[in-house]
Amino acid sequence: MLQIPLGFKDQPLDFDPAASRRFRALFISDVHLGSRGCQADLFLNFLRDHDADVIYLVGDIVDGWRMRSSWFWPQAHNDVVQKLLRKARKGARIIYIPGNHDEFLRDYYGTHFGGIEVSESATHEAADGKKFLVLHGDVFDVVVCHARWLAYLGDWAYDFAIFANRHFNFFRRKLGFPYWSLSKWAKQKVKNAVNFIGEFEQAVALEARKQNVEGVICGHIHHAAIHDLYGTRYMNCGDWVESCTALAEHFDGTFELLSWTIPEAAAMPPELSAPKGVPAAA
Ligand SMILES: [Mn+2]
Repeated sequence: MLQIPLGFKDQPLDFDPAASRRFRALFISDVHLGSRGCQADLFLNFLRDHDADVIYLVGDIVDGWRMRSSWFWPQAHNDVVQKLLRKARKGARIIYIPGNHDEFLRDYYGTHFGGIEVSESATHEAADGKKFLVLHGDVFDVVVCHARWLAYLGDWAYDFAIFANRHFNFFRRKLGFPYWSLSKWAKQKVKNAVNFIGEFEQAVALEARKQNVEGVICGHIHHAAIHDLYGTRYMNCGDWVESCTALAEHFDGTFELLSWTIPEAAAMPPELSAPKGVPAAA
Protein backbone atom coordinates (compact mmCIF):
# COMPACT_ATOMS: atom_id res chain seq x y z
CA MET A 1 0.00 0.00 0.00
CA LEU A 2 1.24 3.43 -0.86
CA GLN A 3 2.07 5.47 2.20
CA ILE A 4 1.26 9.10 1.69
CA PRO A 5 3.22 11.65 3.74
CA LEU A 6 1.17 12.22 6.86
CA GLY A 7 -0.03 15.38 8.53
CA PHE A 8 -0.48 17.39 5.36
CA LYS A 9 -3.72 19.19 4.81
CA ASP A 10 -2.77 20.18 1.27
CA GLN A 11 -2.16 16.61 0.11
CA PRO A 12 -4.88 14.06 -0.50
CA LEU A 13 -5.01 11.12 1.87
CA ASP A 14 -5.82 7.87 0.21
CA PHE A 15 -5.77 4.94 2.57
CA ASP A 16 -6.78 1.54 1.43
CA PRO A 17 -9.60 0.55 3.81
CA ALA A 18 -8.50 -3.08 3.56
CA ALA A 19 -5.11 -2.11 4.93
CA SER A 20 -6.55 -0.59 8.06
CA ARG A 21 -5.24 -2.17 11.22
CA ARG A 22 -7.91 -3.60 13.46
CA PHE A 23 -7.50 -4.29 17.15
CA ARG A 24 -9.56 -5.62 20.01
CA ALA A 25 -8.96 -2.42 21.96
CA LEU A 26 -7.18 0.88 21.50
CA PHE A 27 -6.04 3.15 24.32
CA ILE A 28 -5.31 6.79 23.58
CA SER A 29 -4.40 9.56 25.99
CA ASP A 30 -3.11 13.12 26.15
CA VAL A 31 -4.16 14.35 22.71
CA HIS A 32 -4.64 17.89 24.09
CA LEU A 33 -7.13 19.10 21.46
CA GLY A 34 -7.51 22.84 21.84
CA SER A 35 -3.84 23.43 22.54
CA ARG A 36 -1.25 24.44 19.98
CA GLY A 37 0.98 21.50 20.77
CA CYS A 38 -1.64 18.96 19.69
CA GLN A 39 -0.61 16.88 16.67
CA ALA A 40 -4.20 16.69 15.43
CA ASP A 41 -3.27 16.00 11.80
CA LEU A 42 -1.17 13.03 12.74
CA PHE A 43 -3.78 11.76 15.18
CA LEU A 44 -6.50 12.05 12.55
CA ASN A 45 -4.34 10.06 10.23
CA PHE A 46 -3.79 7.43 12.85
CA LEU A 47 -7.55 7.17 13.42
CA ARG A 48 -8.12 6.70 9.70
CA ASP A 49 -5.79 3.73 9.62
CA HIS A 50 -6.61 2.11 12.97
CA ASP A 51 -9.82 0.68 14.31
CA ALA A 52 -10.92 -1.27 17.36
CA ASP A 53 -13.98 -2.81 18.97
CA VAL A 54 -13.38 -0.68 22.07
CA ILE A 55 -11.56 2.64 22.17
CA TYR A 56 -10.56 4.06 25.52
CA LEU A 57 -9.83 7.77 25.64
CA VAL A 58 -7.59 7.84 28.68
CA GLY A 59 -7.77 11.52 29.62
CA ASP A 60 -6.49 14.93 28.53
CA ILE A 61 -8.06 14.40 25.11
CA VAL A 62 -9.37 17.98 25.19
CA ASP A 63 -7.29 20.69 26.82
CA GLY A 64 -10.13 22.57 28.47
CA TRP A 65 -8.00 24.37 30.97
CA ARG A 66 -6.26 26.23 28.18
CA MET A 67 -9.32 26.89 26.07
CA ARG A 68 -10.63 29.17 28.77
CA SER A 69 -7.84 31.70 28.33
CA SER A 70 -7.42 31.57 24.56
CA TRP A 71 -9.56 29.78 22.04
CA PHE A 72 -7.57 27.59 19.68
CA TRP A 73 -9.69 25.19 17.68
CA PRO A 74 -8.57 24.70 14.05
CA GLN A 75 -10.43 22.49 11.61
CA ALA A 76 -8.20 19.47 12.26
CA HIS A 77 -9.26 19.45 15.93
CA ASN A 78 -12.88 19.44 14.83
CA ASP A 79 -12.14 16.61 12.40
CA VAL A 80 -10.74 14.50 15.23
CA VAL A 81 -13.96 14.88 17.24
CA GLN A 82 -16.05 14.07 14.15
CA LYS A 83 -13.92 11.03 13.41
CA LEU A 84 -14.38 9.68 16.95
CA LEU A 85 -18.14 10.27 16.88
CA ARG A 86 -18.26 8.51 13.54
CA LYS A 87 -16.44 5.49 14.92
CA ALA A 88 -18.97 5.39 17.75
CA ARG A 89 -21.83 5.55 15.24
CA LYS A 90 -20.29 2.70 13.27
CA GLY A 91 -20.35 0.47 16.30
CA ALA A 92 -17.12 1.00 18.21
CA ARG A 93 -17.58 1.28 21.95
CA ILE A 94 -15.84 4.47 23.10
CA ILE A 95 -15.14 5.15 26.75
CA TYR A 96 -13.90 8.58 27.80
CA ILE A 97 -12.01 8.72 31.08
CA PRO A 98 -11.38 12.40 31.84
CA GLY A 99 -7.96 13.62 32.91
CA ASN A 100 -6.92 16.81 34.67
CA HIS A 101 -7.00 18.94 31.52
CA ASP A 102 -10.52 17.84 30.58
CA GLU A 103 -11.80 17.57 34.10
CA PHE A 104 -14.88 19.63 33.21
CA LEU A 105 -16.11 16.24 31.97
CA ARG A 106 -15.86 14.88 35.48
CA ASP A 107 -19.30 16.34 36.12
CA TYR A 108 -20.64 13.86 33.57
CA TYR A 109 -19.66 10.46 34.94
CA GLY A 110 -22.17 7.82 33.95
CA THR A 111 -23.56 9.83 31.05
CA HIS A 112 -22.67 9.74 27.38
CA PHE A 113 -22.55 12.13 24.43
CA GLY A 114 -22.87 10.98 20.83
CA GLY A 115 -22.43 7.40 21.98
CA ILE A 116 -19.23 8.14 23.91
CA GLU A 117 -19.48 7.00 27.54
CA VAL A 118 -17.90 9.10 30.30
CA SER A 119 -16.45 7.26 33.28
CA GLU A 120 -14.03 8.02 36.12
CA SER A 121 -12.09 4.84 35.48
CA ALA A 122 -12.70 1.46 33.91
CA THR A 123 -11.67 -2.16 34.20
CA HIS A 124 -10.67 -3.61 30.88
CA GLU A 125 -10.83 -7.37 30.49
CA ALA A 126 -8.37 -8.57 27.90
CA ALA A 127 -9.03 -11.46 25.53
CA ASP A 128 -7.20 -13.84 27.86
CA GLY A 129 -9.36 -12.81 30.83
CA LYS A 130 -6.73 -10.65 32.54
CA LYS A 131 -8.12 -7.48 34.07
CA PHE A 132 -6.57 -4.05 33.80
CA LEU A 133 -7.42 -0.86 35.61
CA VAL A 134 -7.78 2.05 33.16
CA LEU A 135 -7.33 5.57 34.55
CA HIS A 136 -5.66 8.83 33.56
CA GLY A 137 -3.23 8.98 36.48
CA ASP A 138 -3.23 12.60 37.65
CA VAL A 139 -4.51 11.63 41.10
CA PHE A 140 -1.05 10.21 41.74
CA ASP A 141 0.73 13.55 41.23
CA VAL A 142 0.59 14.11 44.93
CA VAL A 143 2.24 10.78 45.63
CA VAL A 144 5.04 11.60 43.21
CA CYS A 145 5.68 14.99 44.84
CA HIS A 146 5.61 13.72 48.40
CA ALA A 147 6.69 10.10 47.99
CA ARG A 148 9.13 10.08 50.91
CA TRP A 149 6.78 11.71 53.41
CA LEU A 150 3.91 9.46 52.48
CA ALA A 151 6.00 6.32 52.78
CA TYR A 152 6.99 7.49 56.25
CA LEU A 153 3.43 8.27 57.33
CA GLY A 154 1.95 5.07 55.98
CA ASP A 155 -1.14 3.85 54.20
CA TRP A 156 -3.73 6.26 55.58
CA ALA A 157 -1.65 9.27 54.48
CA TYR A 158 -1.24 7.78 51.04
CA ASP A 159 -4.98 7.22 50.67
CA PHE A 160 -5.80 10.65 52.06
CA ALA A 161 -3.34 12.36 49.74
CA ILE A 162 -4.94 10.72 46.71
CA PHE A 163 -8.38 11.64 47.99
CA ALA A 164 -7.33 15.27 48.55
CA ASN A 165 -5.65 15.50 45.17
CA ARG A 166 -8.86 14.42 43.48
CA HIS A 167 -10.42 17.67 44.67
CA PHE A 168 -7.33 19.87 44.57
CA ASN A 169 -7.41 20.79 40.88
CA PHE A 170 -11.18 21.06 40.92
CA PHE A 171 -11.04 23.88 43.47
CA ARG A 172 -8.07 25.51 41.79
CA ARG A 173 -10.09 25.71 38.59
CA LYS A 174 -13.22 26.98 40.32
CA LEU A 175 -11.17 29.66 42.08
CA GLY A 176 -9.60 30.73 38.79
CA PHE A 177 -6.06 29.67 39.57
CA PRO A 178 -3.80 28.63 36.71
CA TYR A 179 -3.34 24.93 36.18
CA TRP A 180 -0.71 23.30 38.38
CA SER A 181 1.55 21.12 36.31
CA LEU A 182 3.44 18.12 37.63
CA SER A 183 5.90 18.10 34.74
CA LYS A 184 6.71 21.77 35.32
CA TRP A 185 7.24 21.03 38.98
CA ALA A 186 9.51 18.12 38.13
CA LYS A 187 11.56 20.20 35.70
CA GLN A 188 12.13 22.87 38.32
CA LYS A 189 13.36 20.28 40.79
CA VAL A 190 16.14 18.90 38.67
CA LYS A 191 17.02 16.06 41.02
CA ASN A 192 13.42 14.85 41.12
CA ALA A 193 12.97 15.10 37.37
CA VAL A 194 15.15 12.06 36.88
CA ASN A 195 13.06 9.96 39.22
CA PHE A 196 9.63 11.33 38.64
CA ILE A 197 8.66 8.96 35.83
CA GLY A 198 9.70 6.01 37.98
CA GLU A 199 7.86 7.31 41.01
CA PHE A 200 4.71 7.89 39.01
CA GLU A 201 4.90 4.40 37.51
CA GLN A 202 5.44 2.89 40.92
CA ALA A 203 2.45 4.73 42.44
CA VAL A 204 0.13 3.64 39.63
CA ALA A 205 1.38 0.06 39.72
CA LEU A 206 0.74 -0.05 43.47
CA GLU A 207 -2.86 0.97 42.86
CA ALA A 208 -3.26 -1.97 40.48
CA ARG A 209 -1.90 -4.29 43.16
CA LYS A 210 -4.31 -2.82 45.72
CA GLN A 211 -7.24 -3.42 43.39
CA ASN A 212 -6.06 -6.94 42.72
CA VAL A 213 -5.84 -6.66 38.95
CA GLU A 214 -3.19 -7.77 36.50
CA GLY A 215 -2.03 -4.25 35.78
CA VAL A 216 -2.86 -0.68 34.91
CA ILE A 217 -3.32 1.35 31.74
CA CYS A 218 -2.84 5.11 32.09
CA GLY A 219 -1.52 8.28 30.51
CA HIS A 220 -0.77 11.71 32.00
CA ILE A 221 3.06 11.81 32.01
CA HIS A 222 3.45 11.70 28.20
CA HIS A 223 5.80 8.75 28.43
CA ALA A 224 4.69 5.56 26.68
CA ALA A 225 5.75 2.31 28.30
CA ILE A 226 4.95 -1.35 28.87
CA HIS A 227 6.78 -3.09 31.68
CA ASP A 228 6.49 -5.14 34.88
CA LEU A 229 9.11 -3.28 36.93
CA TYR A 230 6.89 -2.65 39.94
CA GLY A 231 5.17 -5.96 40.50
CA THR A 232 2.22 -5.43 38.17
CA ARG A 233 1.95 -4.75 34.46
CA TYR A 234 2.31 -1.00 33.81
CA MET A 235 1.16 0.36 30.44
CA ASN A 236 1.13 4.02 29.46
CA CYS A 237 -0.42 5.20 26.17
CA GLY A 238 2.01 8.09 25.75
CA ASP A 239 0.66 11.23 24.05
CA TRP A 240 -0.13 13.10 20.83
CA VAL A 241 1.89 16.20 21.59
CA GLU A 242 5.42 14.90 21.34
CA SER A 243 5.64 11.16 20.84
CA CYS A 244 2.41 10.27 18.93
CA THR A 245 1.86 6.86 20.48
CA ALA A 246 -1.08 4.64 21.37
CA LEU A 247 -1.57 1.34 23.13
CA ALA A 248 -3.31 -1.51 21.32
CA GLU A 249 -4.61 -4.91 22.39
CA HIS A 250 -4.48 -7.59 19.73
CA PHE A 251 -7.24 -10.18 19.44
CA ASP A 252 -5.13 -12.72 21.31
CA GLY A 253 -4.84 -10.45 24.37
CA THR A 254 -1.29 -9.26 23.79
CA PHE A 255 -0.54 -5.55 24.03
CA GLU A 256 1.60 -3.41 21.80
CA LEU A 257 2.70 0.20 21.78
CA LEU A 258 2.05 1.81 18.42
CA SER A 259 4.24 4.67 17.36
CA TRP A 260 2.77 6.74 14.57
CA THR A 261 5.59 8.27 12.58
CA ILE A 262 6.04 9.46 9.06
CA PRO A 263 8.02 6.82 7.15
CA GLU A 264 9.06 9.32 4.50
CA ALA A 265 9.99 12.01 6.98
CA ALA A 266 13.67 11.24 6.75
CA ALA A 267 13.60 11.62 2.99
CA MET A 268 11.62 14.86 3.05
CA PRO A 269 13.19 18.30 3.22
CA PRO A 270 13.19 19.46 6.87
CA GLU A 271 10.64 22.23 6.32
CA LEU A 272 8.16 19.59 5.16
CA SER A 273 8.82 17.02 7.84
CA ALA A 274 6.57 18.57 10.47
CA PRO A 275 2.85 19.26 10.16
CA LYS A 276 2.19 22.83 9.15
CA GLY A 277 0.82 25.27 11.68
CA VAL A 278 1.73 23.07 14.63
CA PRO A 279 4.38 24.77 16.69
CA ALA A 280 6.54 22.89 19.14
CA ALA A 281 4.86 21.55 22.24
CA ALA A 282 4.19 24.06 25.01
MN1 LIG B 1 -2.85 14.72 32.55
